[in-house]
Amino acid sequence: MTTAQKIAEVELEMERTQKNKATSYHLGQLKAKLAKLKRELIEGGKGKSGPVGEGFDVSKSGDARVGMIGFPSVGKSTLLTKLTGTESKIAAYEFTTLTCIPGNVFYKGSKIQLLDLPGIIEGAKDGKGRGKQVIAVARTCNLICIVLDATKPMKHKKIIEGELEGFGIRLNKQPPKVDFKIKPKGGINITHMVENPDLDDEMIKTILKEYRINSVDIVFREKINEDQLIDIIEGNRKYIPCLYVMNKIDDLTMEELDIIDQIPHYVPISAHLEWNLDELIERMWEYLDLYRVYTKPKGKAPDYEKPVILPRKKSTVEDFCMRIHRTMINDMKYALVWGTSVKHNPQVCGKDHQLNDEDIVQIIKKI
Ligand SMILES: Nc1nc2c(ncn2[C@@H]2O[C@H](COP(=O)(O)OP(=O)(O)OP(=O)(O)O)[C@@H](O)[C@H]2O)c(=O)[nH]1
Ligand SMILES: [Mg+2]
Repeated sequence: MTTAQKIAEVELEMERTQKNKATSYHLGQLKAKLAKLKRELIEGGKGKSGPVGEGFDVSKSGDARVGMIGFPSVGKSTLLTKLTGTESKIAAYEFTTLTCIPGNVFYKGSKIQLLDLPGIIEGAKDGKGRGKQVIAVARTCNLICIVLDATKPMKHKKIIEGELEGFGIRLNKQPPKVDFKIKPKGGINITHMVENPDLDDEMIKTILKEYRINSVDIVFREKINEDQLIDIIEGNRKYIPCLYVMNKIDDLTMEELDIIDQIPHYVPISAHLEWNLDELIERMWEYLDLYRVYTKPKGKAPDYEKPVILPRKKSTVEDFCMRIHRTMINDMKYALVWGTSVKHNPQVCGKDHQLNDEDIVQIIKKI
């Protein structure tokens, strides 16, 4: 039996199983089984830690990468052309774009790589067509823009979300606050720091058994469900922010606009008529969560033209130094910092000091 057939079999069994207290553990076990099979399929039967599918051969450049994902003819290439000036063929027929085309957006001193990707199709996560490659690229992005044709049924949104989910991408979610440490021996130790009504110990043990994990320390610091536990065990999930870009609003009535207005994380645009593209770029910037840190050479004014761009989660003085030059941190005696991250202006800071957006930094070298 092929992996795809095994998946179909498990999915069928899950559909047939009625949900109730008695069957819930069996369903939990099936979910774990399914997650394992899907990993096998995506990795092409290679071992546990192999690469998650091959993407297109486009090298990363700039401060962040944004990928546009969507069905054919929703207007991804039109949007890339308008936002970056890079020509990507636009046509009324489907599957115009057959490869990954990069362009650059320059904003607030940063350079953001925007990727136009082929229109993905259903079944991508099951290894069909170019969709698998498209989603493999999506995993490398700092932000995903799901581009939708606002005149088409909203079920397209669900289908794309399902494909991305199936490939281990979690949209607009944070990794669960759970410590998970597999050990060579010592049995299963479960600690609940909070109440966990959706995940009792029996369910946890059932899932661990499916993964043949006999010795592990788990500390739950927040309430999670069995799907999230499987995510933790699988370990290769990507947590990526996502914007829903509703294109072609020039073809909508006011009433229709009111309806799509209720979708969370959404930006309405018309790529063709260049409506609301400024807001789209502003929202991309917001969702990318980037800081601008200005360098200040000794005795000179800060360089506001070329900030060092750092992701908020990696924005210490050390991260700042690494962005400028690999060896800089070794030569640093201390840093002088001006801005909202310090109490005094300037303040003497070490390498672990956490910087804020628009801080100014001067590196003082050892002599
Ligand atoms: N009405 C309207 N039409 C648009 C808009 N943006 C794009 N289009 C049209 O939609 C069609 C498809 O546009 P593309 O940019 O080629 O779409 P795509 O998503 O790149 O399509 P594939 O490469 O096939 O996946 C073209 O005929 C565009 O002129 C828009 O804002 N409003
Ligand atoms: Mg295209």
